[in-house]
Amino acid sequence: MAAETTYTAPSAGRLFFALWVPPACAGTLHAMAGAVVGRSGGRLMREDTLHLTLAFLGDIAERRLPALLEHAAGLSLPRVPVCLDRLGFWAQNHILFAGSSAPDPALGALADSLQESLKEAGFLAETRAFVPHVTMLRKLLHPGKLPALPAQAWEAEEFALVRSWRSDRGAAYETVARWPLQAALPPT
Ligand code: 2AM
Repeated sequence: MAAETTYTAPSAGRLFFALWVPPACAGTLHAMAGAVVGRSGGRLMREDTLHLTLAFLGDIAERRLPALLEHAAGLSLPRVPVCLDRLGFWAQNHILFAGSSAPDPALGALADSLQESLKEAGFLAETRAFVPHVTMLRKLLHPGKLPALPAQAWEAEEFALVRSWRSDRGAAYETVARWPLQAALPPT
């Protein structure tokens, strides 16, 4: 009997849309996470990988990448304020994250409209409730008392399509493409 072969379409990788955390904020978060690791353990995210995910696509076939890039390039999405002012811990996935005590509704609206457009275009099976957060530390079992995070605020001026994969140094991320977010028009 002939051996059965299974054809797997070449994959463009595990993709997601995100806002990169600006370097000054990434430095602060990384230093705080490092202090938590020193006390409580866990696996530190590298400083240059810190990001806020807007929409997670998962594995996308290589042949669909050009259409995805064209779709993203055609979107007109506004700049948004981001403010991270608290550390949080999710016991179910052992993640320490930076989040917002009062996220600006514009940030949620950006993620929702991106997800909705990706769903309509067939790149996302379903939209998911958006919980703005930046993962700082993984595999943390007992966080202890978390330090206070001095507010980190900035305006996001671009969004990026990012590819992730597992490397021997933990998760690695590569920007596939980035696009500007639109500045508000001046009042007339
Ligand atoms: P996390 O940091 O909370 O794990 C790359 O893995 C990025 O996509 C991370 O920001 C990760 O969030 C997010 N991500 C991974 N799987 C996801 C899923 N099923 N739904 C939403 N976001 C996901």
